Amino acid sequence: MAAQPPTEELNKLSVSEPAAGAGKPGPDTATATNGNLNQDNDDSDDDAEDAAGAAGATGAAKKKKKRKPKKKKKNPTAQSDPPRVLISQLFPNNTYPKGEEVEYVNENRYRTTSEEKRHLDNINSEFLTDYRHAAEAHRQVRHWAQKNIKPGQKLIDIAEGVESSVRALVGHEGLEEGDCLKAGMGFPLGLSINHCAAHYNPNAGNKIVLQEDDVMKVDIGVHVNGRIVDSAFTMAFNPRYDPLLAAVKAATDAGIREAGIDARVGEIGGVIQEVMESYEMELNGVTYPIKSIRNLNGHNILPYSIHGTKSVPIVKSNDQTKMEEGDVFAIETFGSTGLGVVRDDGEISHYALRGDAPKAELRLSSAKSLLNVIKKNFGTLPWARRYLDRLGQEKYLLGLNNLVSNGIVEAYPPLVDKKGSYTAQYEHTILIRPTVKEVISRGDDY
Ligand code: HZT
Ligand code: MN
Ligand code: MN
Repeated sequence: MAAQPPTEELNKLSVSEPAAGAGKPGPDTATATNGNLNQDNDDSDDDAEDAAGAAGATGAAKKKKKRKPKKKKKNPTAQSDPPRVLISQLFPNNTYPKGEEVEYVNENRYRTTSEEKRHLDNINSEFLTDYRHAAEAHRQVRHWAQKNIKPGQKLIDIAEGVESSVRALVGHEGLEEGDCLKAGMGFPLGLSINHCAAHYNPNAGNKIVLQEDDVMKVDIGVHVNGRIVDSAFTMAFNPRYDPLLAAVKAATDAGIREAGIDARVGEIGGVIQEVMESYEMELNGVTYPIKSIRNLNGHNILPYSIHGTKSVPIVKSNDQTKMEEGDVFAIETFGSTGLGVVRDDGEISHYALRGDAPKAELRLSSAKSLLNVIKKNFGTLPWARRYLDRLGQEKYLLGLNNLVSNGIVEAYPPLVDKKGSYTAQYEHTILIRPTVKEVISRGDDY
């Protein structure tokens, strides 16, 4: 509850329509009558009108003032700014907007109408609901982020703004025991700037301020019951980077188009690379080819596990692995004006308990107790150092490093191309359903 503004404060926040696009509430979801949300928002409307009427009225007119019949409570169509209204209240009856449904092509065309496949599809399954719930939170948080993130802001403030919005919209502040496991951040927010392509999150005390000429990858993971939506976009304030962003957006869309049942991941990588590398960008009179970053990949996603065993390359490869019915993939591509290859560099913020952690006896007591905190709060979900800070953990670095050297916790260092280069990323999560592929995180923005 600490991060939640008190009710009074919440009602003072300005109110905006929910993010549009795939997330537009339909007539039988968010626009349906529901008396239990934002009653005070409605009332304050009435109060404002009443106050205006009273101020303008004098003498006899004031005496005869008749009370308007109480309006029926309006629907909870409004998200607050910053976003703090539960997605489950904006979309009652456990019905969340679908992502973009794309029909299969060629030998899989029959699936969309197949009786058997429709049966398998189980449209009302819990897991689809959880994914759509998480995806709607993702769209609303990023809509706010895209409008509000500006040069001059500290990275740490940007991170706290996005992270508290995610936690508020799915309803778990994550401070009570096991809360983070129900819903919240699916992995640490990525705020990776310029030649840093991925896995940067400001640790406590970070002083970095976003600059006008920066290119920032914003990678947000939202989970509901372990169903992780992994989706990222790139922000730039100088239009000189437009071709870089366009290249990566087109490459990711090409990857999504190529994905499907029996699609071979190596071939998808080839198509992504073709699209990506058809672009170039001019900077200060120099023309740079846009390269696919060859050692970054998309990946499948399992419950409570951000990467499964399948990778989706973003350059041509001989990997014959096929996508299958029921798989969930993060299709992500990265373009660069640099070498097109990344290496580990800089202070680590991202960590996760290893699924295959050895059961060795820990000799360091600080490592032992930290491990218990990690298991209870994050399970196998990745987390950032600041997520330990907010749970009240202190002076844990020795214990943490010990867990990493014992192979119990995996560290994910920032991934950087060469200094002075610029990198961009776009990413969506897609469900390979029996009848269609659903681009669960699609919005009207990307
Ligand atoms: C690892 C740790 C995290 C997964 C991709 C990714 C952000 O590069 C197989 C393919 C969060 C995510 C991940 F804390 N990684 N997507 N979004 N990062 S990855 C990977 O480690 S493993 C790609
Ligand atoms: Mn991601
Ligand atoms: Mn990913």
